[in-house]
Amino acid sequence: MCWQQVGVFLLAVVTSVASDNYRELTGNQVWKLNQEDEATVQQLVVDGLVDPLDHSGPSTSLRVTPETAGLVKEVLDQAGITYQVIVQDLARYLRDNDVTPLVQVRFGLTAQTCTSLNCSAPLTDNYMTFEQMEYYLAQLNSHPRVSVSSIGKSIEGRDIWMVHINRSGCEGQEPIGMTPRIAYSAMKRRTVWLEGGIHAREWISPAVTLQIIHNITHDCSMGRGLEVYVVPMANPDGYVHTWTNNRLWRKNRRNNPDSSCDGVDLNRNWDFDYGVGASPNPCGETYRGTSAFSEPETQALRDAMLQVNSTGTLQMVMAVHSYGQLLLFPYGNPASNPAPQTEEMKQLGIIFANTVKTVHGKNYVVKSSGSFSPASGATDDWAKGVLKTTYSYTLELRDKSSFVLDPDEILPTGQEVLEGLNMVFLALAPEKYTQ
Ligand code: 0X9
Ligand code: ZN
Repeated sequence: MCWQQVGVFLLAVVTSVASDNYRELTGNQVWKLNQEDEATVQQLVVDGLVDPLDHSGPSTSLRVTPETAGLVKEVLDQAGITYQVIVQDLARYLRDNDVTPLVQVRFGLTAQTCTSLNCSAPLTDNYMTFEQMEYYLAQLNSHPRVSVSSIGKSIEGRDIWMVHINRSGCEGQEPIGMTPRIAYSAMKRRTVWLEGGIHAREWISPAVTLQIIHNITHDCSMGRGLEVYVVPMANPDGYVHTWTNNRLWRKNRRNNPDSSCDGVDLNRNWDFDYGVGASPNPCGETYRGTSAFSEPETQALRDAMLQVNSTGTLQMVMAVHSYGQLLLFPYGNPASNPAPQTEEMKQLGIIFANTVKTVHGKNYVVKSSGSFSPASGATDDWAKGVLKTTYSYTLELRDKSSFVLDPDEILPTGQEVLEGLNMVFLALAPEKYTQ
């Protein structure tokens, strides 16, 4: 769905049973600014007044709530920016244009139905509930190359699951005609870290991250001597909230004291350039929390990453998000740039993007996050600045216009990312192969 095309969008699709997860968006509007003004929009974001909806450059589409509409209007008037209201009620709009098939059963899905749908593999034709993801991960744990463990609990007490896919078990199954020069056991231990689902509404992120897990586990030609660690759902409470109350929820579910607004943006809560470009306002979509690592989710991720890094060099960290089709490298704070090994990150990023394009023709743009979203305290900033990981990225998946991505795009998005990662893994592999 494209905000720009709202005026011509035909009403309708399948809404026989109205879902409930749009109700907190009742009265929210989308305003389209008649001109770009990056500074004013950035200030509105930091003040916690709007949610910018364009992700490929300065945003001219803003989500505005009934509570903030008056103030936003004042700021825009003062800056001389005119606008049109292109969506009067976002809840109604999303309901009318619901792209999720099986809407009738969405809230009936349980671990039990997952069994009958044979959920021993991640779904590729629909988004999975958190319960289904847990069911799949529990099954996966019996695979000889995999260990699934909880690295901590979310603020509402859900597990944050980490999947470790071990390189051992693949010896002798290298690509045809290729053998590693030395045995895996003698190779220097090199690790890769993938994070999914830190932003609740970016459903394609865990969907693709689970596909990556499944593929690496079942295909020895992927991974090639690397130890791969993946957290497919870093923000389970927020994700559940997007299924029950608010499809566009981004943050965790922290009950902020002395505020009527909930949630901390976990991608502004890491301790590198903490606070830069992030909102100090609990009502803001990018609220940074009371201090760096104030949240149990970021604490769990940090501790697990430190642990993994201490057992073998963490070669690459990739945080998977949506949307915009971008591969971003640190730092998010323009004042800290350039980050060490910027050129290397750019080069490997281009290899990734070129490979992705060969699969379904999609363009992913490789650029510095400071030039895209000047904000720090994100996973990629900490991985680069504190962990000193050579390759640190934020991957923004399909598409270029909305978090509400048609489930038909789950499979092709996964396919293109897998190909891209395959090339990246080959470049990072500890030992090359002999023919
Ligand atoms: O703003 C974010 O957290 C990411 N974009 S999103 O639309 N998924 O919210 C981009 C993060 C890029 N990295 C840094 N700014 N450090
Ligand atoms: Zn995100």
